[in-house]
Amino acid sequence: MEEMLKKVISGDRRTVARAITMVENRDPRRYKMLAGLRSRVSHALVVGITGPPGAGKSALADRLITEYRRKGLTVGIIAVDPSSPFTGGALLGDRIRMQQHATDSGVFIRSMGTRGSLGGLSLATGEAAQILAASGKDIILIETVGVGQSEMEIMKIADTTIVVLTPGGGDSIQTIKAGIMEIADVFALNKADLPGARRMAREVRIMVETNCHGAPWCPPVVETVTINGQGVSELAQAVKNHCQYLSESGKLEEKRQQRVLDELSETIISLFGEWLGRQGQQQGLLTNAAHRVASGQADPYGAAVAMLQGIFAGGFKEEIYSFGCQDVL
Ligand SMILES: Nc1nc2c(ncn2[C@@H]2O[C@H](COP(=O)(O)OP(=O)(O)OP(=O)(O)O)[C@@H](O)[C@H]2O)c(=O)[nH]1
Ligand SMILES: [Mg+2]
Repeated sequence: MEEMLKKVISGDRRTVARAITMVENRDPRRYKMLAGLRSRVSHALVVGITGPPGAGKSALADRLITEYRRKGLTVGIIAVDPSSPFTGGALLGDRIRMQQHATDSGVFIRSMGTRGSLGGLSLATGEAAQILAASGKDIILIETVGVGQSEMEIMKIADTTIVVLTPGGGDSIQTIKAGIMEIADVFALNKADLPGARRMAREVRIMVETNCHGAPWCPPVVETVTINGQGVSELAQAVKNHCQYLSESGKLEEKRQQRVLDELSETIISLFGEWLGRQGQQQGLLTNAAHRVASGQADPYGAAVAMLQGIFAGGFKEEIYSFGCQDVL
């Protein structure tokens, strides 16, 4: 483990990849690893990129990588596919699009699926971001398709969230998903080369301004074209401005505190879930309770409470220790 930590911190690509696989598979050894990396993670900026399928998130991420590299910054990118069980390397489309960066040692590209993740995606993705930060990456980009709850999850992990919109083929602003205003720190109106983009940009700006009501941060709307890179440096500048706003207002600290809280409660739930799974396998605890419920001797709520009482009375700690977390807990 010592060796592994050293290699992650030195930015060794294969070890970083292995470390991310470890969090993706929810390997219990990750607790110790993440604890060892913890003091190394604070400097990186985590930027979420979300939006509807096909909006151009990957293409924009690719352009942003180029922009940041030009500034001498190193970049880690995690492409999250909330619907895919496939993992362990770049998705085909992303691989093609970002190929020009594949040989750049200042860039690390990785896809993640949802396999084995208990608390949705946010915990595993947040941990992967920590690993990339510990490996020395300055900017961590997290791309996720804006479906279901994934935007809410990305908002939890990211310091700055870019919401990518596109000219909506006539019905424009009506197609914007509810709740997007609360998520976006910066809007990228991508495919600004397409008809209707101007009008859409105007409408989004009006919507943003109506929602702002003198709020200390009003999300800028940046028009981008990934085909020629138009607007990409403005987008990077908007991210930088937001980061500055976060630091100066104390919001960055607040956000990171909240993240520690989320992380802590999610870790407790996740540890407990793993432990319960083992109990179920080893002692038939769950099966017994299920039998009692099925035969009418107990109701699910009563059985669950009895189980919890039994668990905490019987020493939860020893069981945790037995799968190798004694150095962390
Ligand atoms: N006209 C135009 N097409 C674009 C632009 N940016 C991206 N596209 C095209 O839009 C399509 C989708 O781009 P991606 O970058 O894969 O979009 P994505 O949001 O990552 O897609 P998913 O990850 O599948 O949700 C591709 O065919 C791109 O070539 C743009 O600025 N203008
Ligand atoms: Mg993509």
